[in-house]
Amino acid sequence: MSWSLKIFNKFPINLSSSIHARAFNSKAIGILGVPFDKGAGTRGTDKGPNALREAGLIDEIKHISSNIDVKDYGDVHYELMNTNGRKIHNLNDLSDVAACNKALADQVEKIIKDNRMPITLGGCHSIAIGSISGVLRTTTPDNLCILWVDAHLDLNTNTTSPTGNMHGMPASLLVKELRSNWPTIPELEWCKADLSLRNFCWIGLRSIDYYERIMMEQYGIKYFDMRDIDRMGIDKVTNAALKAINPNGDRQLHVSFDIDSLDPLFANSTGTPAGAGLTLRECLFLMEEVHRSGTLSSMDLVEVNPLVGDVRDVTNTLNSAKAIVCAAIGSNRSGNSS
Ligand SMILES: [Mn+2]
Repeated sequence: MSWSLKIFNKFPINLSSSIHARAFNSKAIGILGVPFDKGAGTRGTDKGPNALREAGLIDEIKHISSNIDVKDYGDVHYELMNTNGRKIHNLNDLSDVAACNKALADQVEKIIKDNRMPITLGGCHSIAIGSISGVLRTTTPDNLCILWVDAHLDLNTNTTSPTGNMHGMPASLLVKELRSNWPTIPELEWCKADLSLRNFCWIGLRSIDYYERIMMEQYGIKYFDMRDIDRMGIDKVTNAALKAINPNGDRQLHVSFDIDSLDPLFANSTGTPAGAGLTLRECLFLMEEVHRSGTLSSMDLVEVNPLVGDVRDVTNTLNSAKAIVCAAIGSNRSGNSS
């Protein structure tokens, strides 16, 4: 079976036409750190934002182009909410995850209202709950599409998760199709995300839990796993993914980028690495194309864990993460002229 036939079977898209560029890309960037690791089973992603700053991320962004205006909003801080204390089954550190994400959503909303594009530095992937919720306060669910670059699907609920770690659940808390699969969670009442799974596409999948696989088939989830990338190449995958969630190029795009989508050769300092992943070159191409689409409006870069691996692992991981963020903002391997 040819790749085009398989993709057309999954969802109808026209691979021959290019993405329509739309002037959404902002030259004004807002960086926000979320030093939070309680959604993960491994400690240390709370050290991610400062490790990226100390590795020179802000200066590297400034050097992309003289037109870029970057402001560092510092880190998100939160206080635990006063709740009724009702325990919810299999949600580890729910109170912290809920409170941190509530504070994060407020900050992301503020950055957008300052006319800047928020780039949220995790932190574990549970912070996508607050990041995307903040974006949704400034646009409609129909107008937002999500590219989820990850080795994992992150679509578990508390009843399907093998671990109870909430960094494996953010996508499922954001979509209306799975709402009835969740119990009422008072601490997440503020999270009114009403996205449709139709507006999501995953890239880089290779570690999928049993119930997640069932949901993928049940809901016809759009994805390009490592097999698709092997077969089609990153160019066709990127364009097909962007077309699938933004066929007319008139939606704004949020990229939720988990550094564990990369092969451990390029990003070993992360809590749940998975072998045989994306190369750094594939990720740079992907993010250069995201930039070229002109639709990027917000982004997360998560799961960088400087406590995992040796000095060389940490350096490689930080370098990969910086290069991915810079490519999303317009850094181009063919050179920049302004
Ligand atoms: Mn993830």
